[in-house]
Parts: sequence; C-alpha cells; structure tokens
Amino acid sequence: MAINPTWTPPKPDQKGWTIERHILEGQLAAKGATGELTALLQQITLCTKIIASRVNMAGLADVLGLTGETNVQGEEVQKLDDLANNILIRTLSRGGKVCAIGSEENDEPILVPDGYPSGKYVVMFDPLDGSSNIDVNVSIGTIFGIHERRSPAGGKASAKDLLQAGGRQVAAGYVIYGSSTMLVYTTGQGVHGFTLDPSVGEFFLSHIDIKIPDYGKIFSINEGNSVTWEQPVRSWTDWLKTPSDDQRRPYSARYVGSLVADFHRTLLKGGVFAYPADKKNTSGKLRLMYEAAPLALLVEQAGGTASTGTERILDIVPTELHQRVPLYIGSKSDVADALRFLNG
Ligand code: AFP
Repeated sequence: MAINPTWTPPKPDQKGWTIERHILEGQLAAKGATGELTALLQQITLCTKIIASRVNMAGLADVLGLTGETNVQGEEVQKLDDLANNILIRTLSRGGKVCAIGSEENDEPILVPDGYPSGKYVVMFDPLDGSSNIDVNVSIGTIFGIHERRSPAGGKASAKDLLQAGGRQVAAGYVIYGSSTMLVYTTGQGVHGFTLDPSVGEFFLSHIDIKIPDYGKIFSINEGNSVTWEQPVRSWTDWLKTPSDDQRRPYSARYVGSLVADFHRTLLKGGVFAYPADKKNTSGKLRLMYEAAPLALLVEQAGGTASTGTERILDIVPTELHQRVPLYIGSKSDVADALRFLNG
C-alpha cells in the first residue's frame, strides 16, 4: 500500500499517561531543561505514593493519634504528620536536587546534610494538610511549591533562596488522599491531574489541562468564625446567600476544613474558598509559602484568581518562612465579587 505523504501520526491520547511520562514530556518541551526538575518531581511523586499507602493503612497500622508534641504553629502534631514529614525530608534532602526545604512541621529551614550535593531547587511543603481530619477519615493532602535557588549552585542555601515570591515558583502541586488519591501539578504549562491506581502503585493522567469555571455555585469558608470577621466579609457572605433574579445566588456552602479538599473541589467545580483575616488573626490562618502560594500558582494556571483581599498572592515577597496570609481563591468572577465587597 502506498504511503500517504500528508499523513501525520494522530496526537496521542494523553489520558492514561503515567506521571513519569508526563513530567518527562514536559521536560522535553521546555527549552534548556536539564532534567533536574523532572528528577525532583519524581522524588516528590514517590514520597506521596508512600504517604498515600500509609494514609490508607492508618487505622490498621495503629499510626493514628497524637504524639503529644506541638509544632511551630502551636498545633498538636499527629503521627501521620510526622511520618509524611520525615518521608519527604529524608528523600528530598538526600536526593541531590534541593539546597533547602521549608516544612510546616519544622521551625527552621532544613539544609542538605553534610556530604550530600546541594542542588538547584528549594522546596516548600505542608506534608499533611488538614491533619485534624485524619481521625475521622476525611480527605487530607500534601501541598508543595518549588523555587529555583538564587544563590550560586553548590554552596549553602541562603535566606534569599527561601524567601521568594510565589510568582517565581517553577512548579507547584498537591496530592489529595481522598476516595481516590490524586496528584495535581503545574510547571507553568497548565494544570494536570493524575489518579493513583493502587493496584499498580502508579499515577495515571486523568484530568488534562484543568480549567476552573469562570464562576461557580459554592462558597467555602469557616462561618463559625463570623463573629470575628470584619463587616465587609459578613456583607459578602450575606450577599452570597441572598437569592438573585438571575438565579446565580444563593450559593451553597461546603467546608471540609482540609484546604486541599476544599481547593480541589473549587478547582474542578468553580466557586470560591476564603480564609479571611479577622479581628483575632489579622493575617488570617493559612501559611503563604506552602499553602497559599502553591495553590495560587495552580489556580492562576487554571484561569482563576488568588488574592489576600488587597494583593495578588503570587506577588507577595515573604519575610518569614511561616508567614500567614488571608486567602480568597477560586473562580475569577467569584473572587472579583469578594474583592468588590472588601475594597468597597
Ligand atoms: P490542620 O492541618 O490543623 O487540620 O489545619 C488545616 C488548615 O491549615 C487548612 O487545611 C484548613 O483549610 C484550615 O486549616 C481549617 O482551619 P479552621 O479549622 O480554622 O477552619
């Protein structure tokens, strides 16, 4: 049979690609990529598979319950948090790709141990976000953000490597340990979601180029805090609950109390998640570097918005590792509505 000269191979259906393949294809498409980010992302992926297996076995393996210690935020540390934190720190600090790590569970940044190469990247993570939900079998997650170091390669990391604006992240993502385990990540080429097939221990591409709807029907906020909110926040949530002629309102309320779970729903279905500043916590509760900034990169890549109420999250240059920020994140129109109330 004669070959048709105009034939080109069909674009492969990327659904079902393994995460390794997807990351590697991204590297091949990126000009000047050296493979180091690919290797780092693969190390993180491996860690989250191990964490997922431990989370699934939590009840059986007797790892539930409190260690009795408190972390730097003054919160009780649960055993699974420790486990997830140790898995990530041990793997990444000795993996040759990072020069420093910032973790929610550690007061100070973690530098590469003596004798190991000091790599090109800085990783920030919340190893097990939503840990107060562990004991009640509700979804929890791991959030990570990656920056390229700014100090010369090979040497010790410095403060300028750690304290970089979220807009400089080269990759960010999260894993949600829920009814299934999903990894969602971006390297600035769209947002892609992978579902773990536990029978083979591999993440397969299930959600290609996720785009957040321009507006949704769900708002997500801890209304139990409403007495301490400033009036504009109360007026905004009252407005969301008030029926409108165009049927867009009232919004439904959903609040899991695990940021990863609330964000994941918001990303897929649209709507808005908020953790405002209030009279008690003037900077809000959530942490900039390993909660707000990674999710902000993801939401912007998906076509949404992330703001403190007055400032784009990705523009904030941190002054400390565990800095807190108010957060309004989600669909473009829904966050714009919130900002309209806040900025009056
Ligand atoms: P925990 O890890 O202590 O459960 O905190 C979870 C979290 O940082 C974030 O995942 C939630 O969105 C938020 O706190 C919930 O906070 P409230 O319990 O104050 O609503």
